[in-house]
Amino acid sequence: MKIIFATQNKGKAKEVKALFENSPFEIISLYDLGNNIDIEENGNSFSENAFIKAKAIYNIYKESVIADDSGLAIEQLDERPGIYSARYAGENCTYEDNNLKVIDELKDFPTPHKAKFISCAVFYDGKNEIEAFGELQGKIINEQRGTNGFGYDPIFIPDGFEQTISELDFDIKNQISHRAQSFNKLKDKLVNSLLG
Ligand code: ITT
Repeated sequence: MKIIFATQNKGKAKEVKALFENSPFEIISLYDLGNNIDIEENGNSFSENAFIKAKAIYNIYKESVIADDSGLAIEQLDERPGIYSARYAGENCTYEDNNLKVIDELKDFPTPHKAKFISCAVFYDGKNEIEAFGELQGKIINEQRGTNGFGYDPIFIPDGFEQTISELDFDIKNQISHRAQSFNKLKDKLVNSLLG
């Protein structure tokens, strides 16, 4: 069964395609479809924003869609940047701008800077609305380390590790991440409700 993944983030697309390998579902990215639509995410929660993306793409293709809304919640910053993670340092900012802003905001707080990544994965096919959540606990460090991954990966050390996610292999991130957990749960729900 074909499912479109409503993301413009190539890092997410690579991770989720790998998570659905050897499943009954073939994941097609917007990149594969040559679609670079920019969907306005004006919801108030990860779940609302994920469904906004899924429904916008469903309305174009009338095919089954999955989407992910995700972000970083830092305890000492009252759970910011949260749903504003992508553009935390302003419109058109880079991942590095966001990382430097977080490092600067945390400079007067004691360590460790506890944080978690959150992902809400959703499915929409015109009638079924299915969602699943995942979280990855860890801490933020005051420098960027490593080159793998994307976003806040260079400043985030998952609990139980000493490396940042950007210093870990792709396969390790894809076993432990918030997105691995949310999409593995979503995949099980899809198998049960669509193919069960
Ligand atoms: P789409 O909306 O097109 O999927 P996006 O990057 O804008 O792509 P979000 O709106 O969900 O995605 O914003 C998520 C932001 O949170 C993302 O841009 C990163 O800054 C951060 N983020 C989410 N998951 C991450 C991860 O696995 N590693 C590092 N940063 C992550």
